[in-house]
Amino acid sequence: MDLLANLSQSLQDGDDEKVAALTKEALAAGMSAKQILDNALISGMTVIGNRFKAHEIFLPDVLLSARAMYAGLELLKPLFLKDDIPSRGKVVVGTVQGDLHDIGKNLVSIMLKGAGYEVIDLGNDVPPERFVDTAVAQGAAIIGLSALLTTTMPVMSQVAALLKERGLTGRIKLIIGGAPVSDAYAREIGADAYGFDAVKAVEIVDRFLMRQ
Ligand code: B1M
Repeated sequence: MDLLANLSQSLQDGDDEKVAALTKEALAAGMSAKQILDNALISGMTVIGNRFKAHEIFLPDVLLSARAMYAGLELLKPLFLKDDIPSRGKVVVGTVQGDLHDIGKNLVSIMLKGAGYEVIDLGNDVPPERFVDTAVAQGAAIIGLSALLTTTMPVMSQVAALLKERGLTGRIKLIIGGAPVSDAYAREIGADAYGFDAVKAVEIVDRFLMRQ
């Protein structure tokens, strides 16, 4: 088995120590953080999601894999961050109320910080008012929402409605993302954009804040 396949399998096995060791080995072998993330960690987590859906594994297994994912992510994080760039604008991010999935949201956070943005990360299970209140109080031009459950997607439309109610639509841009979310859903709820992945989220923020 090659290194990345081995790493993906270790994540699926929920073996956090092996994930950390193999991530270090992959980096030492000259692989890029993005290559490791896409071709081992995220792909391994996708297999876990499919097996969970098929009732082949159970929630504790998913939790172990999530912990293993973080063991790898922690080692990659410094490689996505740059120390010395001045802030290029503020972005409020979080996972919506009722939703505890934070791996994708944390990736978005890391990539935005790496691109030089000041990220105010509200964590997970965040009520709609908190997103809007924080953006206003902090003078943030963008709110980024993550949702992984079909049952929590409607909270995104509550945030859009709240922005409208307070006359902030367009002044504070709303970006949404997460596995069940789509471009069509973004349009339907009046969000300004849909980010397919963390890289796309950065591109959108760049565009809204008019950076190349
Ligand atoms: Co749960 N879970 N989970 N889970 N979980 C899913 C989402 C599910 C699809 C699994 C399945 O059935 N196949 C399913 C949802 C079904 C549905 O709603 N249609 C599900 C379920 C049902 C549940 C519970 C209800 C299970 C239960 O209790 N019976 C429960 C809900 C808890 C809650 O939130 N209230 C639950 C719990 C959990 C754990 C806690 C065990 C764990 C989360 C741990 C954590 O996050 N700290 C977990 C996990 C790990 C998953 C899967 C397996 C993996 C999610 C993940 O981290 N992927 C997931 C299956 C799947 O998605 N394939 C599943 C890796 C991550 C990098 O991808 O988050 O998609 P993702 O982020 C991507 C993009 O979506 C995008 O960028 C990232 C990549 O660059 N993106 C954005 C995300 N946010 C963005 C925001 C943006 C832009 C892009 O702009 C702002």
